[in-house]
Amino acid sequence: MKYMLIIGLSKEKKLDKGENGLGQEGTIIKGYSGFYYVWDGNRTWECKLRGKYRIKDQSFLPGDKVYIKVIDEGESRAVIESVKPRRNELIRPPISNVDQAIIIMALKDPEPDLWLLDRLLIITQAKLVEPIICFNKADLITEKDRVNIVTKYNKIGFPVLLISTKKELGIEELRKVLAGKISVFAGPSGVGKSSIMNMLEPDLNRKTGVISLKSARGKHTTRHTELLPLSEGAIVADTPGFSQVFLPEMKREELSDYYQDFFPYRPECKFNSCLHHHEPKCGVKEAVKTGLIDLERYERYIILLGEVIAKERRY
Ligand SMILES: Nc1nc2c(ncn2[C@@H]2O[C@H](COP(=O)(O)OP(=O)(O)O)[C@@H](O)[C@H]2O)c(=O)[nH]1
Ligand SMILES: [Mg+2]
Ligand SMILES: [Zn+2]
Repeated sequence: MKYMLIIGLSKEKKLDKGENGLGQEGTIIKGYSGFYYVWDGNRTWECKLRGKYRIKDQSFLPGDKVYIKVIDEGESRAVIESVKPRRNELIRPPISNVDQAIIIMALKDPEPDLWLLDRLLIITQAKLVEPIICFNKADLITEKDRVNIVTKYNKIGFPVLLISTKKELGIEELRKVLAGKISVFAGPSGVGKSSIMNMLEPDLNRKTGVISLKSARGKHTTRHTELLPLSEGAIVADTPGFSQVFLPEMKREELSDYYQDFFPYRPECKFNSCLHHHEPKCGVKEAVKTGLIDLERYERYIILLGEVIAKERRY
């Protein structure tokens, strides 16, 4: 089997060159001591805010889509003229407009944490961030096991990628997934997040065109989240996200809205508010019985449902 991905690719976003009079479009990749660094798809501009935004300084985040007006082309200086509404906002790392989370699990060393994976699938979707499942260390398991896990997770309805940084496999597919989008990497330590980042762009510093704080100031003082522009319009966060694995607050009936693999069978449930647990005439349970829904994933759902209910009671 090839290291294949199954995914619908979105078109690369076109940059607005300002015909609408709003200025040139870009993305804030970093804020630092009064300046914002805006990536326009080709280069980075050092920007100040226009007067009217100065008071709201704090509210700008890496990821914000802005319109800039060039002040000095040679010096790469510009001002931020306006900002577009955010589609979402993460707290840690503080980034806005995140399109997708690349959830990385190793297939071995460490074994994939399917509990964490299910939680991350819920947490990311709740934030309107599209989850992409990415299994790394494909070199460590057999062909048969690779086919099994990819088939299993494809059935769940999320895009799945197989990668080996060691064998340099699957990286081109990952690049295509990242193109034109803002992505955050997620996953436990040791799964290969740093290795994947390094493989994607060995010469990141040169590409961002932003002077490293380290070299400018001798050592890091405060940690600022930074977005890194890669090729093909891809932008990735320099720090992994979604390290908090608490489920978001929700009503118990909402949990299965995050389970795409349950969707086809829910119309068969007798009750609209079916939790797919103790209810009679449940399409989801029937599908588990006949093997159409993965039994282990369903069992984890039941435990997570208990967690949601326990949390619900506290309010
Ligand atoms: N066999 C194998 N080892 C890998 C692969 N990718 C990363 N590793 C190893 O896994 C360990 C953890 O990698 P690292 O990138 O630091 O993981 P992070 O904690 O998620 O950033 C390192 O020893 C890597 O050399 C891979 O594709 N195959
Ligand atoms: Mg790391
Ligand atoms: Zn049901």
